Amino acid sequence: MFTVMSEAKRKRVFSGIQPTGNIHIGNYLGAIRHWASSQVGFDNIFCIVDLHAITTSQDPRMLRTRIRQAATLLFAAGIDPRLSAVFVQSHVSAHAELAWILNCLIPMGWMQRMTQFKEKSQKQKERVLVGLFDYPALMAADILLYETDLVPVGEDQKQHLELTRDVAQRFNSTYGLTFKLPEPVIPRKGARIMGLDDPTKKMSKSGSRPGHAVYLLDSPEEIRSKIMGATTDSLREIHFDKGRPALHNLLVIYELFTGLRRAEIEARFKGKGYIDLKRDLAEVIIEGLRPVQQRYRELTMDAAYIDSLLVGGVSKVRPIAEKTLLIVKEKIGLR
Ligand code: ATP
Ligand code: LTN
Repeated sequence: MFTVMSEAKRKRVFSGIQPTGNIHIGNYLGAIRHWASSQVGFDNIFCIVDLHAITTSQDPRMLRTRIRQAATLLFAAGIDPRLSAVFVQSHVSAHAELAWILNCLIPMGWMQRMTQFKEKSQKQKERVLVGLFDYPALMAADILLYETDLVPVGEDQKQHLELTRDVAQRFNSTYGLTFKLPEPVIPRKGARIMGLDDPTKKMSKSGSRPGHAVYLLDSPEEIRSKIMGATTDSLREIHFDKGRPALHNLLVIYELFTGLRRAEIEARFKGKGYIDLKRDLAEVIIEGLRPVQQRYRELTMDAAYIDSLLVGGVSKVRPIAEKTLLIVKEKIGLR
C-alpha cells in the first residue's frame, strides 16, 4: 500500500546556488539534476544565494536579472514548487544574522584552510574581499537555520560542509545541543565536471574563456561549437581512463546525459575517433537540455508567476529560520 511519510519523519534537504553567472552543465550534472530527481519523500529547500554572490563584485542590474534567471532555471530543470521551497537568501535576514554569530565562534585558522578561498583569492590578491573569506560562515548559517539533514552538492563544497559540521559541534558543546549535524550528499559520478578548455580546472561560472563551459541556455550551435573545440589529447582509443582527463570528462558527460553503461559507450565508439565522439556528445547534450530550455522559455513569459513562487517559498522557510535564530540568541544570552 502507498503510504505517505509524515512531515515530522521526512528528512530535510537544503542546497544553494549562486546567481553569479550562467548556470552550466557542471551545476546541472553535479547538483540541480539530483535536487530535481529526489524531491519526493523529502522536505526540500533550495536557495538562490545572492549574499554569497556579492562576495565578488557584481553589477546591480545584472545581479537582479540573474537572481530571477536562476530561480526560473531551477523550476525549468524540474524543481516542483509543490515539493520544494525555492527562495532568495537575502529575503530572510536571519541568514546574515546567524552568519555573524557563527563568525564569533569560528577560529581564523579554520577559515584559512579553505581551498576555495585560497584558489579564488590567488587571482585577486589584495583586492580580495573580507566577504569572500567569510563565505563559509554564511553557508554554515544557511544550512544550520533549517535543521538540515542532507546537503546535495558538488565535490567542491565538501570542505565547506565539514566546516559547517565543525561550527555546529562547537556551538552545541559550548551552549548545549542546538544544531543538527548535516550530511553532505555528493553524487558518485559528475560531482566534478571539468572545464572543456582545461580539464585540470573545474567547470565554473567564473571561467572566462568562451569555450570553458556549456551553459544550460546555450543554443544548439553554441553547444556544437564548444564541444567540437573541447581540449583532447593526441591518443586514439576511446575509453574511460582517469589518466586522460580531457577524454574522461567528455565521456562522463556523455554517460550522465545518456544513462548508458560505460561498456556500452566504449563499444559504441570502438574504432572511432574524437570527431565522432564530439559530434555525438553535442547532440546528446542538445537533446538532454531541450526540455529544460523549452520549459524555461514558457516560464519566462510569466515573470509574475516566478515571483509568486518565490514569495510562496520564502513564506514557508522564514518562520523556520526565525525560530532557530531566536533559540540561538537565547542560548548565547542575546535575549
Ligand atoms: P563559481 O564558479 O562562481 O564559484 P559555481 O559554478 O561553482 O560558481 P555554484 O553556484 O557555486 O556554482 O554551485 C552550485 C552547485 O553546483 C554546487 O552544489 C556546486 O558544488 C555544484 N557545482 C559547481 N561546479 C560544478 C562542477 N564543475 N561539477 C559538478 N558540480 C558543480
Ligand atoms: N557555496 C555553495 C552555494 C551555497 C550552498 C549553501 C550550498 C551557499 N549556501 C548551502 C549548499 C548549502 C556553492 O555551490 N558554491
